[in-house]
Amino acid sequence: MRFFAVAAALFTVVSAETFTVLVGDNAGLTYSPESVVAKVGDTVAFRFLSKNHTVTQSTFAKPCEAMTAPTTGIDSGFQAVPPGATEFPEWSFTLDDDKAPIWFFCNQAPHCARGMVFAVNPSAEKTFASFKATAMGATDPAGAGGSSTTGGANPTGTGASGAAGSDGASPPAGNGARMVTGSGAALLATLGVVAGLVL
Ligand SMILES: *[C@@H]1O[C@H](CO)[C@@H](O)[C@H](O)[C@H]1NC(C)=O
Ligand SMILES: [Cu+2]
Repeated sequence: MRFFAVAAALFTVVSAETFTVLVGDNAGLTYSPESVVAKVGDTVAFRFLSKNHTVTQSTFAKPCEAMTAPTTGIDSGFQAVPPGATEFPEWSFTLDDDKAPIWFFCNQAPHCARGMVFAVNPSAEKTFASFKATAMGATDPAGAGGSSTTGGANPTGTGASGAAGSDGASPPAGNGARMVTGSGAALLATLGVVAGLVL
């Protein structure tokens, strides 16, 4: 009896999903997929495959600027991948709130203005397409918006309204009121609580 209760609790927790997002696949300025629909407890895991990108939380209104209010957003920091690498950095977070969309961009100028943005749970009112269009309307002094860029550190064009881009020190990861960085931590915590209740 007890065994089954525990097993059921475990199943509930384990049914949380992990979404894997490829960053810079085929050397592109892309997240694949560009958005995910996730629920509380799910993990979004990013795998950095090329160049030198970030996953940095922003806001719907200002896609290419790191979020500073009401809380500092989460941020993978720069994840540089040397050419020919066979191991790839990963960074993930676990969703704490699935009631509102969560917006992200790459903080390597001018990637955001070239459309390198990502969202969790975009809504009917705040669509991913609209978010991306705003990002691409952000000032890109390099112009053109061709799809190919030479690699990482290219400080042309600080992003939209001159904010994103060159504030080298990204805020420490974590502390997003709505999210927990470090995959697993929240899940394990939940598991502990559930198991405690059942036992
Ligand atoms: C990655 O990009 C950042 C920002 O442009 C730069 O400061 C850092 O040196 C780059 N890292 C590597 C290894 O190129
Ligand atoms: Cu990038």
